[in-house]
Amino acid sequence: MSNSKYKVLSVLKKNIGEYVSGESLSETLGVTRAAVWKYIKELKQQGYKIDSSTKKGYMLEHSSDNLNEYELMEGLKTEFIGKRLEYFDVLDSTNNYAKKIAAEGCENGTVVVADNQTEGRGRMGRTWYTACGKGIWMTLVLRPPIQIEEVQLFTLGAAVAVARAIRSLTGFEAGIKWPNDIILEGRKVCGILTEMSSEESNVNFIVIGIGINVSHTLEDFPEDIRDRATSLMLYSDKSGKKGQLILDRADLIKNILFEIEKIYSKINNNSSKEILGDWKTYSVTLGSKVRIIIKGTEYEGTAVDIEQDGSLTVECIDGVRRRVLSGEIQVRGIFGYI
Ligand code: BT5
Repeated sequence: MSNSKYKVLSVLKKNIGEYVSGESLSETLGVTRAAVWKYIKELKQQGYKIDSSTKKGYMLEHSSDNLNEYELMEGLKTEFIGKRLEYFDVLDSTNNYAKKIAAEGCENGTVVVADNQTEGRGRMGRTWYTACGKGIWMTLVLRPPIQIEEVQLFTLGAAVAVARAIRSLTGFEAGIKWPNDIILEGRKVCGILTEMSSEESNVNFIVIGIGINVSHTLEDFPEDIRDRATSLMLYSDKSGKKGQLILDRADLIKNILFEIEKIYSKINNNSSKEILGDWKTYSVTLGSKVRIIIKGTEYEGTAVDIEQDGSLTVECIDGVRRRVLSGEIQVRGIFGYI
């Protein structure tokens, strides 16, 4: 990250809508005016709307939804998550890259963000559709001192963090479909893919991949998921809140990282009950009619509880309570199950 370039940006941001002279920029930052000009050119190429006037200097016209290491780290309130952060214009998958650097020993809390992915992955070999520049595609590397059975708590916790951050920034009532899809009005706005490396029952590291559709139009989704996917912007338009959504991906990411750090310390302090409690508050699954498949047999019933290990208890219509630990469920009212 070119520090001087982002120092120029930071001064312009503090004076948004006003001109700052090239001279004062070069004096304040201790760089030549030619260097200032070069940084401005680069910032414009990165998408910042900067007006240059020979007489008045440079003016950042309005804040824009730019992703880069500066935007992602400026004002980040965490203690360790995101202190190392790597941003890429494009990666095959942020989870793949995160797993690679985790295996090489990167520190706890490292975050990888990309503006685009060419091979975004879902769970169980499925594809995650990534629209360039329109969403949040990121992965966190965590090294919690836990056993394999506790990993699911992080997945649930990450869903809580995302739901909470979306709620606090947009006011939208984001819900969680078990185990960790984030749902707005029955459609998926975010998916989470947790992967881990372990030795015997000890966890070496986990990577938590988070994909959030932010400014997609319906056409940005492939046809096969148009009836089940949504973006924050689409939801904002549909729910009559058109134009009220400030689509700043960097803010949302920083909020999520802050929420995940709180969850991390709760799990480390054995307060996992609280996380399950929070998960229940946001759940759109508990109390709903669901369809589950266990060993090839399909059952219908009502989701009644989530257990300490993250499994879902379903009271089936034959009167038997069954637990699902992983896999898929259908929830009535979500993704076309009516
Ligand atoms: C997930 O899988 O929901 C986990 C998605 C995780 C994506 C992030 S992006 C950053 C990081 N890097 C990666 O490579 N992955 C992670 P699953 O529950 O298996 O859901 C996958 C299914 O969701 C697909 O089969 C589609 O039906 C649907 N889907 C695919 N892309 C979608 C999208 N953009 N929005 C909504 N639904 C989508």
